Amino acid sequence: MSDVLSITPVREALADFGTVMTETLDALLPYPTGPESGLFEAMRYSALASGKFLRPYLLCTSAIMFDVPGRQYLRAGAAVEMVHSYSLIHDDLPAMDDDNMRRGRPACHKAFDEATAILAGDALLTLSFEVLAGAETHPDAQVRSDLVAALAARSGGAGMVGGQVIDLASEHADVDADLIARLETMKTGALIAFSTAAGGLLGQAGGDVVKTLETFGFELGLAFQITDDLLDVEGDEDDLGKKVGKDAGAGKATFVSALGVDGARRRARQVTDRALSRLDTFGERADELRSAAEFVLARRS
Ligand code: GRG
Repeated sequence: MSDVLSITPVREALADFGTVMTETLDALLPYPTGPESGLFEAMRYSALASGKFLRPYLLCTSAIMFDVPGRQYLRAGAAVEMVHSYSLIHDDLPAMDDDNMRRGRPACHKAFDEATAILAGDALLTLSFEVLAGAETHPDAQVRSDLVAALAARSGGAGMVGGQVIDLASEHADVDADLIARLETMKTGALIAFSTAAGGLLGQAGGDVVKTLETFGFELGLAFQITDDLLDVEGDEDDLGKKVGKDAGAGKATFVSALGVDGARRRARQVTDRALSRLDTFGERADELRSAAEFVLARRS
């Protein structure tokens, strides 16, 4: 493996980036005060927990290709992490995946209560749009509007939420690999596609370039989700900070249930290679994104 594609620098870069993104989120999240302080505490509890910050990392890495100023891409990165945090809070609720642990500590509804967790998710989602729409995110109102529209499209019914609905409906059902690809591309790929495309939007890179970055993100997101399916079978609970073996227990349709472990691993490699081919047009400028793609495939948490 060449230096460029080694995943060690990505792991280190993600750790450094995590510090910067935590500071950015800390400054944007409401400080707990007043009668609603429990809500703000729950928002901070979930959004500032030590996740990998992969989506904002991809967004910022993509924006750097177009010389976007740091304060702009960090705000947009914080916005996508808020949506991701909301999705995890809601996914852990008893009505959905019913998970008690997230990122190695009690899930939001366990640390607080169900009503607070639902509302903290709602407030994180809406805050993300407030941040994107803020003048500090980009001086051009059209760019801000495009970012808001793209995040809404990717996180809503035609994207992440729609994928979650298909996922829930597929439990204990006979589902083929095509439908699994569709649900996983929507559930997980869509927010990653927003992240990679948003760098191009911030950089006013033009429709074709944004589309290419978005396609790369959708495919990378699918590879990420197939890896997630594999980690649920082969992963380590301490590394993952959550229980493993949940998919099979819940009768979930995943690439592992459809293709077996080896088949799922082969499919993850194929999908990653297809995603990487989208970056050819960017030459060396996209080396960090290439390394991030290899990291997604090799990750253990
Ligand atoms: C509830 C609206 C709603 C949507 C839920 C994304 C999603 C849809 C649910 C999350 C369930 C899940 C664990 C999916 C597997 C892929 C995934 C999103 C894993 C968690 O992302 P990481 O590994 O998490 O990037 P960290 O903790 O690093 O941020």
